[in-house]
Amino acid sequence: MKRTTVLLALGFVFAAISIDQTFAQQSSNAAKAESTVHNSAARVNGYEPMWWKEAVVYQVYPRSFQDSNGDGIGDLNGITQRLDYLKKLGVNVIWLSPHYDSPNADNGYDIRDYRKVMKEFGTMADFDRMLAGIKARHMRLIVDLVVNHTSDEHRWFVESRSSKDSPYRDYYFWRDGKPNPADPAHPLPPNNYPSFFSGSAWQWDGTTKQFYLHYFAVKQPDLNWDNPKVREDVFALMKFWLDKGVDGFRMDVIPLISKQPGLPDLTPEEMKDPPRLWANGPHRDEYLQQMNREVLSKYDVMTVGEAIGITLEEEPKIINSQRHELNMVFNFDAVRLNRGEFYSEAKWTLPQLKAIYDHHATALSKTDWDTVFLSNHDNPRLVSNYGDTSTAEFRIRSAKLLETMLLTLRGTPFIFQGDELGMTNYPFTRLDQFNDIEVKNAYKEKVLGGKMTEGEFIAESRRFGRDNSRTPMQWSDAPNAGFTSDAAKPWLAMNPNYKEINASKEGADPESILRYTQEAIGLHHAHLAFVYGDYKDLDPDNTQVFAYTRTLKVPAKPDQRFLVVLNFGEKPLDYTLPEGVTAGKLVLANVQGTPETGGSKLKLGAWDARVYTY
Ligand code: TEU
Ligand code: CA
Repeated sequence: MKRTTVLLALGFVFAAISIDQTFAQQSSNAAKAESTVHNSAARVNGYEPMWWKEAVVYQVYPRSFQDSNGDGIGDLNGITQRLDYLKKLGVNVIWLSPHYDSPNADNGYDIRDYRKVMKEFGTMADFDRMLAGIKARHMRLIVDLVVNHTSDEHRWFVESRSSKDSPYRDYYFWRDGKPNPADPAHPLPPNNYPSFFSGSAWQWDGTTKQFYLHYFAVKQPDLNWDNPKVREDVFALMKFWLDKGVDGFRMDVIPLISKQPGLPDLTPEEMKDPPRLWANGPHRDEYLQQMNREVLSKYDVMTVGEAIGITLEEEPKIINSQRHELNMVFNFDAVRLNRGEFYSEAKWTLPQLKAIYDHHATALSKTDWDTVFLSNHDNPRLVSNYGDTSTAEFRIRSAKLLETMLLTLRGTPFIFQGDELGMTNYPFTRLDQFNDIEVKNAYKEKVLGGKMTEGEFIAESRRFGRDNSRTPMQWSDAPNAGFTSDAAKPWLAMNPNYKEINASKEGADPESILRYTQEAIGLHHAHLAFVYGDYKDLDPDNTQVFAYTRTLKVPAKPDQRFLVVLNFGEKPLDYTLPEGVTAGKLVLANVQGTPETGGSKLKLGAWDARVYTY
């Protein structure tokens, strides 16, 4: 792999002195960057260059990243201690999952006070120090904006539920129940909406004898965005964090903010996929445009919305730059390709996955921008989900293949913490090993409700449960993997494989997934073809090989032409490239000893991933 490193180093030098300089320029001086980007002559392959298009984002789930004070819970000072690790990895932007004051019904996605740091995570001074440390390393920070709902312990909701005449009553959705002839003292929910976390989306409240709406947990009441005061208050809290210097937001379930007028029952057809309807309320774009006008447009920030319920064709409504809403959204087609009902597994094929990425390329235009990711805190571990963990060798190769793919496909790549180490799903065997409210509530509905056996439920939750990605970071082979002190009990169990899979071991091993990911991130940064280049799937029907090109024409410079070849499986094969495509020089490979030049016929080993010029 030495050869690759030399090439990469050359790439970096090239990057520093030539066209590949937008990121550095913009991160050092936002105002200067703006003058560049508003000049249409500076377009690259028709795209307006932006720092967030050129960034590689790393998601930190603070509870599980690094504990600094031995209470078994990750915290902000822990993140600060690990900033050099992230800098060295080469990521530019950190997305921090919620760090706000919360009773933790849903691990911080239930916010009690938007202007306070969660006690377990530290203080505002700790936050400021962490942010300063991020800036000092020329990285950026985006925070999680969870404003479809608050905690039921938020001051607004405490007020709201206290009486029907509270000035905060209209901050949430309160409705009378439907008459219940069988039991008149206990009215039925106002409509048939189900909650994401099982049961009805309505909760009866004895104080005022009405129901309130909660798409998620009972402790996560939905805010009423139709109330202009709610929007004003949300915009104010956004400014609070932006004025501190954060560089943008990941917006939790943001398309759900505009509710259906009158909240009628879902039809049987709509009931098959409630988020489809919920994400397309009549005022969604109006509210996002107001947010953009009054807040976002005044700062040099990036925004990425969690677009549940939105199809790829609908995405431009939210992300097209001419509509002034958000920069990017997460689309879940690829992540959920192998998912059936709830946590059940669906069969998938490589051509289906390729068709999704092709669809991304055709559904979005040059004034839209994409994201690419295959994991986060709500999904299984990358390598357990789409790779092969049956042997150590296949785990390492397939994890590297997946990182290669994420860093060379179209869109801003998002890496979830620990995936750069090839961390795996947890070997859950018992219900009490799970912490997640989604699992606990589903157990009541599905197992206690007689829909499946406990064994079946645990098997499915082991495969897809959200706690898989939430087990603590594996830093070293010390007790508790260096996540917390030796004697502490981590809030969620360490994966027992931490002696094998950990950052300190991998940092010292040039053949590790960590070192490879670092290299692949370096390659992504070295060539704008991986950012703004055209994408072409060379062989869409091939069931084992994913081969595509990223090509960028740069005026007065040689074209940047890259070919990515991924063998998606353990079966070695002789692969003949399609007519007219010849692999040139090897620039990245996940297996040592890969021949330095390609040609038109490639001998691919198990889970081989290669990037060539072509
Ligand atoms: O998730 C929203 C969401 O709908 C999912 O992808 C989610 O994982 C759901 O459980 C699917 O069954 C966001 C957050 O990412 C998630 O952690 C929160 O629990 C949720 O919103 C509520 O804030
Ligand atoms: Ca701690």
